[in-house]
Amino acid sequence: MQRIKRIQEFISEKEFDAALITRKENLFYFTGSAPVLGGYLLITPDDAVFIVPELEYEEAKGTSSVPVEKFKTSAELFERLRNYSSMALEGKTSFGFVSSLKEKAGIKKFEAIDDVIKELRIVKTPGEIELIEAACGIADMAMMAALEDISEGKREREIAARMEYVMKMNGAEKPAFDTIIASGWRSALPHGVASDKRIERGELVVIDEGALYRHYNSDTTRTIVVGSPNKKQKDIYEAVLEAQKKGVREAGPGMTAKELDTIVRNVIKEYGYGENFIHSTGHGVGLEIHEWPRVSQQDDTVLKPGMVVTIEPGIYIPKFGGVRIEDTIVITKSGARRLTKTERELI
Ligand SMILES: [Mn+2]
Repeated sequence: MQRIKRIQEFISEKEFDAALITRKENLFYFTGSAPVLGGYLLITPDDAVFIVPELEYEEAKGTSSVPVEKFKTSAELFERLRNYSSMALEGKTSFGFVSSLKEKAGIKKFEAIDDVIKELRIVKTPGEIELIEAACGIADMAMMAALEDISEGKREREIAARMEYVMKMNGAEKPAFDTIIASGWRSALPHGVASDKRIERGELVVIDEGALYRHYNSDTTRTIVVGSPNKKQKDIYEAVLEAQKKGVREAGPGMTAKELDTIVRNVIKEYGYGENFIHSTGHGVGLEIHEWPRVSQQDDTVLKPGMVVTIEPGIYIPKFGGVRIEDTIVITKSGARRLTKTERELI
């Protein structure tokens, strides 16, 4: 209820009548309930109610920490929301829905609520960190399975299928995102989702995966060479590994996300591959696979204990291939701790 209280303070300060939360991750964050068809969390300065479609009512009643109401038709829902003239909404609320709030519920004034939600969700509680760590443990098991399974002639998608089987057998709901297995020239694509390409001897293979466990995500990447690596493959691997290790070692409270990005980026630049590191160093991980803070030149968020981010430098050389190494880490009082722990040396 502490979380809902913060929203109530916000709408009181802004002199708004209510806030309406509709995104799934936020519904789960504030109510502990995640109905398949979603719902509408209505928060007023001194009350909160979770309004769900009738067929989700029993499910929501059993899981929600907030009192639950049901509606049969959307007309009924908009009628229920008629008592308010101003409403705070998430920025990603759909345009169609906002139009209906105006036309069918008579709401005149809107305000974005994203900053308050971000301020809450960006620092994870010990309970949330436990769940993310469990999700990371499952991702490590899937990575282990991939490293054992990869061999010449296998298709990328076969490896991904095996990994997803291992995830589910170990308690995951599903992969956090489409598993990336990018071999050979495809490894130069930062988002090379597993294809039917066969893995060949001497190729770099980027394996980027995560598991979703009890609503929380994990994210880790390893790169290997099938057979023995050549000089250039070894060189770029060494640069990425040094940058990644330095990022994990130096991450800690008090520095900004931008400063952390600079530390990692500078190692890649010193090796002469600055132009080939074409994305940010990392991103927050939690109820969403990509959340705040962004470990990039554009994010001045000061890192605090309880923030969970990835450190994932990469070097991509078109047609030649790419290397990326990624761990999910949590910022602690004195530094940072890795939550994904698979061996990082070149295999
Ligand atoms: Mn990532």
